[in-house]
Amino acid sequence: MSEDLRASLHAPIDPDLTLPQTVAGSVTLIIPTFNEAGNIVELLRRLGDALPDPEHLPCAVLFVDDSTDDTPAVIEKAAADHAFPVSVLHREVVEGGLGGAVVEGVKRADTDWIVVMDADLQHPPHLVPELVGEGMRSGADLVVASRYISGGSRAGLAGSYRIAVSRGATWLTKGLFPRALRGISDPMSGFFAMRRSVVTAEALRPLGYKILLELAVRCRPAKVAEVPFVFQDRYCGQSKSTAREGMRFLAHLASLRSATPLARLIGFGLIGLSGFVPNLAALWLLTRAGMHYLPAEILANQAGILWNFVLIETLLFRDRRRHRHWADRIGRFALLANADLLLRIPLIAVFVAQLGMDVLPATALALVTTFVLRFAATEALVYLPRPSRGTGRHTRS
Ligand SMILES: Nc1nc2c(ncn2[C@@H]2O[C@H](COP(=O)(O)OP(=O)(O)O)[C@@H](O)[C@H]2O)c(=O)[nH]1
Ligand SMILES: [Mg+2]
Repeated sequence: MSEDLRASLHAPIDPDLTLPQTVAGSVTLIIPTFNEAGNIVELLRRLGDALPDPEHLPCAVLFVDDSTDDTPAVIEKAAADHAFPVSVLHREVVEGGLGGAVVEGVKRADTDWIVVMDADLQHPPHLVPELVGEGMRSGADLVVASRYISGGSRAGLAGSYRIAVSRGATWLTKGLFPRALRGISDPMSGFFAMRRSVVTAEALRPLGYKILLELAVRCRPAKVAEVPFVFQDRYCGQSKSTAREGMRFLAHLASLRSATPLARLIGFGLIGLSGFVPNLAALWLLTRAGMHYLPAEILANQAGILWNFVLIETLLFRDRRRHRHWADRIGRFALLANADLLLRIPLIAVFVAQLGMDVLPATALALVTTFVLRFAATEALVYLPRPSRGTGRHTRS
């Protein structure tokens, strides 16, 4: 690790940091930490036993720390006992949680390889040289430590609930990204080696949660290899995984998957379809309560609109919300969605009376037409950035 890099570790984080040149044949081990004081000494001891002679493979350890305990002080004290360089980047402003921490580490790595691993010894340190060695031998750009190939296991994943969540997340992710994740049996793994050269600046923003998934999807490494590993018990302390992080993961999956206009169109359609459920449920409730079906239709439509708005905001246009206030967005959204209702009825009449279509195909055609129009109008009128004053140029989100 260069002197410049060392100095930069204590400097404020520059969000537009340019990517460093890589140093051939060397490794930066990026270890995110959040209150892991009890694991540091043992982790560094085991790494010391595992890492090869620096002349063969120079390795440096970079902790990216968001702790509120004395983890950074413990790291600095323990660092002195080791032959390999150990640094800690403590973030005063925590952005993007675990994924954000890894991204900060990757931005600062100037070595040929990066290895990402957890601090709690669930990822066996002795595998670090094996991951990099496998990459060098096979020419792979990415080597994943996998629990799901022969020789690997999830022994340390506490409880059937955690195992089910992990398995479900793996299936969902593989199903959503079959091509990008070909050859990766364990996309949820937080333990992997990657050539620094395949990580593009674009791949590192916006910050992700499951960083391996993000890197695989955005960087599309040409060749991928896997090494089996047995997921160990946590050595000390408690897991920081929470249901909130699980929700963040789902939202992140959606934003990765909806990066193209076609994917957004499909997402928009699926959410629109799901809106029939609250719409019909509200219609049923209101008419049962004695309301005439016409005003009930209009009110029930608002329930569907609210449902669609919340899902579209959180899953589809999550990154594009800040151009307008939420009240402005929901107002425009509701206007378009209700306009859709007004447009659909005369459109059906035209299809039937002028073109001689039957009511059913006419209705289907009107639904598709207003759906496409509504998608285009929603994107243009609610979520497209406003032109910046004076220059007439658009600012990107
Ligand atoms: N820097 C940083 N590290 C984190 C954060 N959350 C978790 N970690 C670290 O990420 C690794 C994995 O977290 P862990 O709680 O063990 O997750 P689990 O293995 O899924 O239960 C550990 O080294 C944690 O200290 C965070 O918000 N910031
Ligand atoms: Mg863990």
